Amino acid sequence: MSRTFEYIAIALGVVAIVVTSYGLGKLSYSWMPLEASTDAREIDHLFSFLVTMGSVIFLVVMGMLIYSLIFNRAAPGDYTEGHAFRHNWKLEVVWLVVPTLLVLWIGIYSFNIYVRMDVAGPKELLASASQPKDLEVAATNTNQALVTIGVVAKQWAWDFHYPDGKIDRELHLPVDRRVRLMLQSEDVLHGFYVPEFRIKQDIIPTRDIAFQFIPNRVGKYKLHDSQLSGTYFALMEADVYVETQEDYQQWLARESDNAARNLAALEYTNPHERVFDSHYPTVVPARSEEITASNDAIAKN
Ligand SMILES: [Cu+2]
Repeated sequence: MSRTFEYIAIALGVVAIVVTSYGLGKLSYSWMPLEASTDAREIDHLFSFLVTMGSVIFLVVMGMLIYSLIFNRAAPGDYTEGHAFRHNWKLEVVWLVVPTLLVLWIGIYSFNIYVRMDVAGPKELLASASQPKDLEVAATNTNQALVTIGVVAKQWAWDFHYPDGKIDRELHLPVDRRVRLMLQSEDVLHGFYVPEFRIKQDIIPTRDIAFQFIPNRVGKYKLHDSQLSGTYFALMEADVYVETQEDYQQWLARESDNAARNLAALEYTNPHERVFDSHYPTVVPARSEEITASNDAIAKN
């Protein structure tokens, strides 16, 4: 094939790669769930940036492969070895410097977002470490701007401790207010994860972990446990309501109808029918305190 055709093909390939990667980066915003916190945009920008970069790398590698197949084919019947070459320092510099710069760029970009998200940052964490660890005390210590809510995770339920002493199984948040969550675990590792907030934070036993964010879209969301915290961790969910200031205050004032029923307890009492039995020995699900308490409550009703 002629040289001119080869160069035109390369030029067209480069243009196609750039345009496709850019398009995929733009498209990637639609792969994410709704954005319901002020941090969500930042995370989606980062995700879009990574998709664009990943697409460029994937398409360049595939493009080179296809290019070689088309333009550097051996003649039919030619089984001789190819030209051996070693030590191409220009090439080596390129494949060391380009990935290094790329990784640094991604690292600095992500770190900046991380710093901006955790506005309180490590300083706040240090300050809270010297404060009383009691949730009630921490909750009443709030200043006006912040809504501080204690989150207690346990096998397999979430308890939310509100500033006025209210304890509930639902997480209610006022819209457009800075919220500070104090995460605690009663037993094992759990994970606080609300996809729409783009927030995922491990909860580590014996440690108080605080972080802040601003929910900015009224609606109902789901809190998931992002860490394997035992048999029923997949059922460790809670409803999250972002509501107007008035609705939030009204809800706070209402008596908590702390429904003790939870999904883990329901699954324990009415296990799903097995599709097939593998006959492998299995661990019998633990009857956690939470399940015992919930079952008692169900029995009482
Ligand atoms: Cu959990």
